[in-house]
Amino acid sequence: MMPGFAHRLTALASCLSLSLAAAALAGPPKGAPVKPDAAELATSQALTKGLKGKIVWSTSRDGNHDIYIMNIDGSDMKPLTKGPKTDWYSHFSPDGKQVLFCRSKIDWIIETDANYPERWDTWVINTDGTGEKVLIPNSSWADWTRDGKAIVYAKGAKVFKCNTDGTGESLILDVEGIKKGVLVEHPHLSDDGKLLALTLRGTGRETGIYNLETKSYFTSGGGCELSFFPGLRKGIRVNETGIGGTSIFAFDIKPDGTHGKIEAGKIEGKSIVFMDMPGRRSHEYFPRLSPKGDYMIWGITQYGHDHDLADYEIYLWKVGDPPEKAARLTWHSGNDRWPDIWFE
Ligand SMILES: [Ca+2]
Ligand SMILES: [Ca+2]
Repeated sequence: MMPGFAHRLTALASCLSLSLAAAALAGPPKGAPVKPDAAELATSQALTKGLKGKIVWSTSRDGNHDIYIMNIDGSDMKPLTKGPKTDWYSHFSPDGKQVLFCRSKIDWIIETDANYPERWDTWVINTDGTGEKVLIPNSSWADWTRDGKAIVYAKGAKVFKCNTDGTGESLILDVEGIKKGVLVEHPHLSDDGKLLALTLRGTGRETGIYNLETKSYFTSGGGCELSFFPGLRKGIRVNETGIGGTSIFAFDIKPDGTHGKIEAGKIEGKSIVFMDMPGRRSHEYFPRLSPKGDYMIWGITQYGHDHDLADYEIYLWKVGDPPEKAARLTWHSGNDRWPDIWFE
């Protein structure tokens, strides 16, 4: 019995890895709508009732990744972008009138290729669907600065800044100065423009903070998707520990960009776990704070990990509430990733 059972398990495992590899080649899952669970829906309605604003995110529900937009309460959901290219990493301008996003040059490009700038362009579109255009060719990981006066983005190992019309490109940092062969993901500038949060990949996998004044680098340890809270010397990032394999950390950052040593989810004995959803759906990624820092929007999946293939759903949480009060905002078995929120 055992050899047969083991054989079937091995066959199943190789089938699974083959089908995952095939999915990565063929494109993201189209999925299907999911009937909302009554209790989850009631929690969502309780949190989002009366909140005025919009949510954008990237979803594969039309068979490729488009940017979708909806009201915070889930009403008026519609595609903001359309077409076979891979659209993702969408961010509202602070006035809520425009959305920056990353678009592939050929139809399907996996997210782990985000650091090859020649495969992507940064686009902008008005939230009413007009004015779609390429803003920064050959770039990825673009986001507005908090004041909305500039855009920060990456090209491989280099982080640049430009004006909101795409002109005036200037180099902020080449992370190869930190370590040869590293690439940069998800660069994020502090509100005062003095610190740059980095997720490094390539020859070095870690997060860290670069002080642009003293030109010194401080490693934050492992994890990814490090960014700053609005207005505060505080960082937020995903860590590869927790229920479901990940959790979200938040911790104070000193003015020089350093922080206390992170050990087992704690700094100086105090927990820095910001969100680790109880229950089976707890593999968290893409944390994004609202402009005032009073809400967090992010994605969680129950199965799998791939940022652009797994069935992530978008959640919203009022900072400080018990995690059980977090609201599920999407109900679709396709991939839903990298959300942003804007309040009126
Ligand atoms: Ca978790
Ligand atoms: Ca989903």
